[in-house]
Amino acid sequence: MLIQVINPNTTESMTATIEKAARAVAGPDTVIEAVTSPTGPVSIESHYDEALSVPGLLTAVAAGETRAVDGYLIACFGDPGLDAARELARGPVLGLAEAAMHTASFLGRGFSVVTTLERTTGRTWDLAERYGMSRFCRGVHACEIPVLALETDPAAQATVTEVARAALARDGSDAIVLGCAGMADLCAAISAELGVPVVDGVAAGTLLVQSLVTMNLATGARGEFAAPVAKPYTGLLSGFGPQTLRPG
Ligand code: 2AL
Repeated sequence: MLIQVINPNTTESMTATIEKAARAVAGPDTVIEAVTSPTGPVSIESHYDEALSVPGLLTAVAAGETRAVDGYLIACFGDPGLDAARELARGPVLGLAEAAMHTASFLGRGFSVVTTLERTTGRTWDLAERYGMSRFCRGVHACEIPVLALETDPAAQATVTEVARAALARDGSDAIVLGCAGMADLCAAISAELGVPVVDGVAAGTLLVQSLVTMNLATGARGEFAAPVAKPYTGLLSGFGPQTLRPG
């Protein structure tokens, strides 16, 4: 089975973190290919970043469709381009927040999300609502660590841990959801320190995609998620018509 884990930001070092977390949980017959978006922002932490990450993400999915990719994980907690990717891909596509929140819903009555910047918390609440997870999501808490600083700030792990500890107390939650793909490598240490389940969406999403593919399940493509209709695209996006989109 071939699973593509796409980092929709263009930072290769973050893709390496994501790849390690996905490979650590994938089954022996699963090949994980971690892919960095070929175009777009170096990190995704605003609605603007998110919107402009989608062409690169879709380019990566289009590339995967020319090869026998069985399923995809979009490894960013804003789940950019998820619906569009589902229209392009034959196999299942999951988003990081979607996978992490659903997984956390199995672990207790409520979870708290610990994420990067305050400005991303609205998107997380929107996604919780969209996924029917509002009743489990008790709080969304920012560390005020920008996405790329997770890789360089020596205090990042301690800060995320302390924000998570405070979130558990304030929200009365049973579990923590890590709100950024770049936090994947912190998961085990934070769980050990706090003694609660901590869900990393890279691991959760990789295994959920693997499960769907194992069950031979993919997006239903009879209606809304049918392949997009061929038509001209103009201007900057002239190469992005569904009939012309080529791997970048
Ligand atoms: C993210 C993420 O997972 N990747 C990225 O670039 N931004 N999420 C976030 N909440 O900042």
